[in-house]
Amino acid sequence: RSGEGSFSGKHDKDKGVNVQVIVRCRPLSEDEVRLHTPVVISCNDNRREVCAVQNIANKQIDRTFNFDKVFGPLSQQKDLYDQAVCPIVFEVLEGYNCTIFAYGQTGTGKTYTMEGGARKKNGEFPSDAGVIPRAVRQIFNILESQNAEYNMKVTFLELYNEEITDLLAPEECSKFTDDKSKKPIALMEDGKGGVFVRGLEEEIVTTANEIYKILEKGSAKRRTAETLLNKQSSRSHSIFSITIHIKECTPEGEEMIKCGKLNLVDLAGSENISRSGAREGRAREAGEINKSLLTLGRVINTLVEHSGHIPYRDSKLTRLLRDSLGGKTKTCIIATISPSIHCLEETLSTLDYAHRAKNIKNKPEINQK
Ligand code: ADP
Ligand code: ZZD
Repeated sequence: RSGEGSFSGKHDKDKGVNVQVIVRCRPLSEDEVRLHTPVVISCNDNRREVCAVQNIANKQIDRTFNFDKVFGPLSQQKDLYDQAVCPIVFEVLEGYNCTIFAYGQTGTGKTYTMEGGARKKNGEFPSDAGVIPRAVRQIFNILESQNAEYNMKVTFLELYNEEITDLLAPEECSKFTDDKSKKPIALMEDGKGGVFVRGLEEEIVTTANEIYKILEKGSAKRRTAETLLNKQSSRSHSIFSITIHIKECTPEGEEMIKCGKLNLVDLAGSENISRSGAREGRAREAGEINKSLLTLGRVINTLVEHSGHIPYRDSKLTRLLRDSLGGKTKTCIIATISPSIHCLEETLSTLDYAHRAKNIKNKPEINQK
């Protein structure tokens, strides 16, 4: 790198890099169309604006929000991927840690965005595949085209009610068989300010198809756990992570290892977690409190307000993703919303939350040995 390049690099690092915040609005569902559900959200993708129309005491009040990117109801999976995710995957392959969160009310498209439509029987790649399968495909395409020497491992976990389930653990270790074979999953401090999940299965993978099979296994396990334990899937978080070590040679012929990690996070539904916490009481009574999601909001608030102690340690989610919130990871939040009038209150809360998160600054660093 030239002197100038490293200078601006240092400069960027000192200031920090903002978390990227993207909003995606889903289309009305067929039912909503049939019921003539009024639309209260308009998106201007080119101007990166979302406008919400609110009627208060018969007065029309528009609220407009600006984001790093906006994907309106007509946007396709490929559009979001090519414009927002593809650059992030390149950064992972350069040795950065990157995290993509999907945040929003249940039913607004978090899972559609992150996972997308189901795998086809004929093995064809689905056109409505989401961020996860597309990222997997792109990573292998790039590594293969570069003839790179690399190794890769993946983990897949679910967090429900502050309990971690390893979605890749072999069946005999699963907690529904018997307690003795229950695999102890615990969050441990790594002594360097980070945490790791002790006992978490790390699968070494060499092809995209292997990862798709792993996703299939993990999804099936998640569904079984939901049924057996009567879980409400909208209240669980899932984290799928890919770690890639790439061997490279410097122009001087020295060997160098770069390591990048991509975390893909599908958060629990954001309903019941209001900005002010005013509905916390009612949600708590209903047993609906989501400690991790609540703590995520508090961590974000403390980070953007610079108001002192950051409560990372108050939940498993924020402990696991601490580095993505004010740390060395590059972070992108995809906030998903519905265009329907019936969701307006939650939509405004999501837009406020997402807009605040734009002010989080991280200090990304390349991992290289
Ligand atoms: P969430 O994970 O936030 O609860 P889902 O991903 O399950 O929401 O989406 C709810 C429904 O809306 C699903 O039937 C999904 O296929 C559909 N959907 C969500 N987003 C889109 C979109 N951008 N385009 C088309 N359909 C969508
Ligand atoms: N959203 C789909 C899963 C569902 O709920 O059935 S799509 C992708 C990411 C994480 C987990 C699953 C998937 C998914 C899939 C479909 C069917 C069986 C297993 C996994 C998928 C979609 C396209 C390519 C690879 C995986």
